[in-house]
Amino acid sequence: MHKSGVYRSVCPFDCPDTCGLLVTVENGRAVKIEGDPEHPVTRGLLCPKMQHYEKTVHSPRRLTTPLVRVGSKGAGEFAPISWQGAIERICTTWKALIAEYGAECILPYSYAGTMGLVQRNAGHPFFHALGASRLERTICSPAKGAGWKMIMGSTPAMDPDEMKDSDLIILWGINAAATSIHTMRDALAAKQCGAKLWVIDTWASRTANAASETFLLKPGSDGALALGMMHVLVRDQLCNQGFIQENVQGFEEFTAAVLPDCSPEKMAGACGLEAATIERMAHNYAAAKAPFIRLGSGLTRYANGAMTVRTITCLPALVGAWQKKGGGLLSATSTGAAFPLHKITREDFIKKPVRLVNMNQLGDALNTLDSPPIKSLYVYHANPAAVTPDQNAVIRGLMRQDLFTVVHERFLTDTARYADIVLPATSSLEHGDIYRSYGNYVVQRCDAVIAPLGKAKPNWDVFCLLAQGMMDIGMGMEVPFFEQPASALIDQLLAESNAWRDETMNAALRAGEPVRLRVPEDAKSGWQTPSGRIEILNRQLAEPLPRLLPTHAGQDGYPLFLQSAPTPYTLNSSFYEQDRLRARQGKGRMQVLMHAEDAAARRLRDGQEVLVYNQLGEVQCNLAISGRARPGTVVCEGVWWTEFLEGKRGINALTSQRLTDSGRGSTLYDVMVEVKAAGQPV
Ligand SMILES: Nc1nc2c(c(=O)[nH]1)N[C@H]1C(S)=C(S)[C@@H](COP(=O)(O)OP(=O)(O)OC[C@H]3O[C@@H](n4cnc5c(=O)[nH]c(N)nc54)[C@H](O)[C@@H]3O)O[C@H]1N2
Ligand SMILES: Nc1nc2c(c(=O)[nH]1)N[C@H]1C(S)=C(S)[C@@H](COP(=O)(O)OP(=O)(O)OC[C@H]3O[C@@H](n4cnc5c(=O)[nH]c(N)nc54)[C@H](O)[C@@H]3O)O[C@H]1N2
Ligand SMILES: [Mo]
Repeated sequence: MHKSGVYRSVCPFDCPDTCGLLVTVENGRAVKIEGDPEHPVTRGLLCPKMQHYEKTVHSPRRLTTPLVRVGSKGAGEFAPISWQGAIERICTTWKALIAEYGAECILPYSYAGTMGLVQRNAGHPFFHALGASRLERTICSPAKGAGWKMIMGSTPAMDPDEMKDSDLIILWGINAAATSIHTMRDALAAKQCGAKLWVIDTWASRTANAASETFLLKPGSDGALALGMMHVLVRDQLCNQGFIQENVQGFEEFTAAVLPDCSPEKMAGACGLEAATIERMAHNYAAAKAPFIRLGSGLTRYANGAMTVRTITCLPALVGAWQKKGGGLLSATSTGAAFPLHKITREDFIKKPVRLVNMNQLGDALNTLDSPPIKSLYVYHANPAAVTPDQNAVIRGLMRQDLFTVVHERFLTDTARYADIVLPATSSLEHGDIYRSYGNYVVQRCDAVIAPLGKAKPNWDVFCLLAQGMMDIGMGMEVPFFEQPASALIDQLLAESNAWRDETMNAALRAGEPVRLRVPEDAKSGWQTPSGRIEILNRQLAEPLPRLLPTHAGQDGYPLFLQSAPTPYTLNSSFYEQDRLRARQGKGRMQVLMHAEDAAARRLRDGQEVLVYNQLGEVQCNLAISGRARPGTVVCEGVWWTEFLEGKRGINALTSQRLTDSGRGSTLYDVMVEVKAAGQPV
């Protein structure tokens, strides 16, 4: 182990591709990272972030020892402390807080720094046993799953590989050139073989560069486009009646009650396309032999996110796209049933029901929750001070003198700066895990390929130390469980085969090979809904039929939509430690892209310093006048660390804690702002 050589590993980041890696190790250091040519999805291709992952792993910014705060909150001044000292400090503080307020005064906050099944979920058994408040982990795109489920129930997703059999690929609200480069590669390959490639977005992202045609909508208005298209499909008798009669519930109700009011003229006003364009899209969609919609998360982060997904999911049912190979809609693969995750999360450790705190509303939770108030926050593999909506509220909470904050991190992030105790975390090359994907069916297990840097420890090991620490001061914990190494937990996930994995596949997984799960046959037979049909009409819902819903931000009184989308060079707030990756984003500075018309109306110049602001806060950044932005919509890429920003506030100073219509998700893109020259009074 850890000898020089080339080892297999897996990309741990929150990306649908979940690549296989080949890591060259020399003298205990990772010196080169390549895409695994034998991984069925990666096939040798890596994104710009992972091509030099070794620069993240061995970054001079890595935290290598536990730290205790010596300066004021947020000042980032710390002194080293031993692991034993840090664990004792945490456990004795928690013991005292629990005695005074009860264990619910402790809130864990974690999300997706690592997607490995063991390290990602490592805190659940500990906090369940402790009786801490629970975090509702819905920052990403739960509205997407909710919208799909309303129509399709638990029908498994189609295989992304089918894209090659499609003659019309629609990348809808997905910036695949940045967020899923293997989807992009496969879409381009299909285009080269003659498929048309549409991109439906709110601005001309890099994905649009590759499109046969791009359709730019008003943010949050995709439901209107889908309804307008369906109006035309019905009006012009382009629906597949045979398929509908066999497979769909509620077509008549939908066409009678909803679609008459959704003429292309009316929907054009709502979504910002011409009526003639909506008509043409409907005709081309119906004429395609196997239209494939790849639905992203962008359009789900709105007050109407779930309803939008629900509405779009009706399209393939109306034309019978499902019955053709390559036709249908993919929102996310769900392989949750492939592994017995309950063996890690240990819900059975919960002794009595505890309160649930929505992670998008951390700001309010820290500042206003009562009985008990949150007195301690334990953050691991997440950076809430940067990524969570309403940054000003979050930071106000983190500034509270009476909040005891522990952050387990690889870097001194925005969040770690507010910690009382900082614990150093390993990178994925320093610990083992097993990874599954939400964009394909390939899974892979890997071991550590280098030793932990300095005194860094994996998530699981820290929770074992905390469990022992609590035990030592008489706070009972399920100790035998926390005495296992992480590898034993991985073994438990693979102990038995099931409908997704047979023994041959398990053996390959144990050997570290990438393995394609098989979707169980019984799940593939028929529609997995209560009626056994595709439920355009779903009587179990308060709103039995899809319809047009408004967004939140329209009501806020600011004139410009703000899109804050991923960049190819960073991932949420990760990778900002790499100078070379920051340098590749907008001249190394955070930028706001604005259409020339909007800039002229505000007398703003290209390259000028501006303030983007709304009712929640303001962000200073650099203006780029760009034809990529649609009039009325401005775009900021990336979730920058505040240390690189003039005003010390990032994009989430402008986003709100409001939730989606279903799934209690974030509404990160449902935002309106104004922009003015920096230094000018509001
Ligand atoms: N390089 C890189 N890769 C990433 C990430 C990253 O930050 N950087 N993040 C990872 C994570 S956590 C996730 S969840 C995925 C997300 O990946 P995607 O599913 O691609 O989601 P987003 O990039 O959030 O949004 C996709 C596109 O939707 C657009 N959009 C926003 N609102 C609307 C709308 O109302 N209608 C339409 N049609 N389009 C809209 C945005 O402008 C954006 O171009 O990517 C993952 N991969
Ligand atoms: N405005 C705006 N806000 C967004 C988004 C957006 O597009 N726009 N994207 C949203 C989305 S889709 C998501 S999913 C969330 C993601 O939010 P987060 O899950 O918080 O993701 P990151 O910002 O990547 O922060 C992860 C942190 O985990 C640390 N880390 C990595 N591996 C480990 C480990 O093994 N152990 C420990 N202890 N730490 C580790 C990394 O150093 C990093 O600082 O952000 C959301 N916020
Ligand atoms: Mo996400």
